[in-house]
Amino acid sequence: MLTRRDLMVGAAAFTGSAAASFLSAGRKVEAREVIAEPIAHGVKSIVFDLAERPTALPCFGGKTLPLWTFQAGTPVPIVRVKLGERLDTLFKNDLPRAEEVATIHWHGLRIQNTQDGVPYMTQKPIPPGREGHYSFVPPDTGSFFFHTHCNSTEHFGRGLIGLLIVEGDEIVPPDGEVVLMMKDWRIGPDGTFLPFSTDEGAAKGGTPGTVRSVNGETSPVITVPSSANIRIRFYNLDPMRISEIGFEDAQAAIIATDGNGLPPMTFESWRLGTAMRVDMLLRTAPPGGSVKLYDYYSKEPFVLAEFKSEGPPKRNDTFDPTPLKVMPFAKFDEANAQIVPFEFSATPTGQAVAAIGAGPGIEIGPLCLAKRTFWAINKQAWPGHDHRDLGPPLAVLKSGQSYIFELDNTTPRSHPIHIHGHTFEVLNSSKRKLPRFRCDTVLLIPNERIQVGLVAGLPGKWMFHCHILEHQEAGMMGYIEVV
Ligand SMILES: [Cu+2]
Repeated sequence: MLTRRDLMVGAAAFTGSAAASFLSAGRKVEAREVIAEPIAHGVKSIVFDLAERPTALPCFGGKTLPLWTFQAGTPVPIVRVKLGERLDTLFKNDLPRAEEVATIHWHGLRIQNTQDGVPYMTQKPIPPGREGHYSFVPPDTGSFFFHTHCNSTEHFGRGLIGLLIVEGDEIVPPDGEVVLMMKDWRIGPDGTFLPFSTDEGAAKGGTPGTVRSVNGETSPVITVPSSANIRIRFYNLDPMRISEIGFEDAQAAIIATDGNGLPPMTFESWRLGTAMRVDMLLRTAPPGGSVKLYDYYSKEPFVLAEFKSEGPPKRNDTFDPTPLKVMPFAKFDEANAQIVPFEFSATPTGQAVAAIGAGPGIEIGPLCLAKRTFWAINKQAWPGHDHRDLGPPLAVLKSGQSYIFELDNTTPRSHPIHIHGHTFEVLNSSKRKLPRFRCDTVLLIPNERIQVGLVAGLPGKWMFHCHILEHQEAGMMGYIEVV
């Protein structure tokens, strides 16, 4: 039996009170082909205290850096709830600047708009010294995360992120689980943080980090049972990096994208922009062997992590990955879907957020206003220079109706496009053969047009933006209204 202690290699820096390690053993056996039903009732309560906490991670080379974290002792917390369980979150904003307002956005969760955590749009932001509260029952299983939604480039850069795992999707439990969180850090030669954003980076692909990490280590070696089926939840939570991950000489399958189960796909490689996740099932090496996970999108293939097998073999059967349970969701009706075009472009044309005073408007505080815009959606740049009121939504959708979003990237950069409170079904690409899969963040490669299906969900104003955080803050952001 795999114990947590057996699996702690590479994860020690991230363990803490509210959250578990990056690794835990699988459990539960159920029948095949089951629609997931809530497996738990009750409430899980989490208390966060957002604050600066000097922290030394293994990848920092012995240096201590002023991270901003959700709680003491846990640089990146992992919150686990079971499907059907309510998550109550109380948080205090103790960030070290008077103007540093905060909210918590729950990335990928199809929850009520009031709980979506977008400052000024879905709630008043919480200033330092004050407390905020969220309460919701996650409707889907999967690998999600949470973060603040203002001054995000710096907040991600300082590590203010956490993972949320909703359990209950496994039909056959794996022999173990590993959570991998990939993120770079911008550290200068003197061992302090470099500026998190630059004009040059914001106008191109984003300002890159200088030190790579997975779970706070560079290329960690993780001990796993031999010849076993291990579930790997992989998160790209870098502010800008695009990666294409793959194993060398190993049997593996993709079992979920952005938390959404799908028929297992043979895993050759998978490209992830920031905020994207993929769940994989890996058959580990026989005793004494190891398997490396690479990022092939780097100049040279880069070892993200190595899985070193220990102990007697767990299995000698053929690798035959079992699908995850499918969450109930409204089926996308392609035949009756209305096409809604979106152009993702550079340089707004001056009509940016033109309708000041049109309708009630939404006030945006100064912290959420970038001083420059380089990017736009449908020629509108958020926040449009110094405009304090927003114009109309990019689109108004009727709850329950099906739409095809035609996402047209007219730039020479990649853009991971994220919608709040919904999932897309990827239909086709003008440049690549893509499988059908569901996601909350879809990567547009340069000059690519992708069609995604969407069933409009709960009413409210839902953000729709690039998740390269400097692109988001430099204009590539807007919102969809569901009525
Ligand atoms: Cu972008």
